[in-house]
Amino acid sequence: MKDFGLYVIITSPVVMHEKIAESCVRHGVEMIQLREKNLCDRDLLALAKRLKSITAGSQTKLIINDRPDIALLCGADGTHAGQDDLKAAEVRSLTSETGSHLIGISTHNFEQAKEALSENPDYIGFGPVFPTFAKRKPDPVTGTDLLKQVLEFSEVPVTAIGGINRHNIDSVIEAGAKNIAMISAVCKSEKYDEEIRFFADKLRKT
Ligand code: 3NM
Repeated sequence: MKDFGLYVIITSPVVMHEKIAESCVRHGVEMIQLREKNLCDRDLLALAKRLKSITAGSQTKLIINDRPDIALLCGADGTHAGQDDLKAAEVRSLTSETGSHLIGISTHNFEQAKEALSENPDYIGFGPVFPTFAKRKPDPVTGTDLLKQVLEFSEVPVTAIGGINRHNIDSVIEAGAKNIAMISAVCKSEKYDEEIRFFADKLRKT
């Protein structure tokens, strides 16, 4: 897949999940991810279906975190897998019949990035580039130098993640990142619509 720019990860937003998804569609965000670890399966699937109905027919792709079963049931465009989740090959074996299921893998150091890339994902995540408060047990901060090395090594899009906001995004772009994922900068802001527009425009210009 090509570089996609902004990747909004919807986790416990201050407004309804649907509002964030609608704003992403409005501002032409290419990738959104539903990442909710504390919902029961029925509620998660119902929410995933509502988000899918918002992105349907738009350029915004919906990825489901951790759960290829939910991704398949809601008709999402892909699954994102963390280091403790199913391996890419396993997700692929479940989803291959759809013909076009995107698979992303989270990585947190150079070795993990190398290993993940050997599994032929569509993209990898790399971070946390800066300290993050959106994860219970974040991995050690990578900084932008290590991000740069991974960007140079990877043949698929790398999405930088972790503590990225208006104040530090330029340093991530200067390191070479074309794709940036975020939770708090968007989901924890009452002005989420303005924020989404700002970050989407910024990444379109890179
Ligand atoms: N994954 P925020 S950091 C979901 O390092 C997630 O792979 C990370 O949220 C990783 O933009 C992270 O609020 C949290 O820091 C990102």
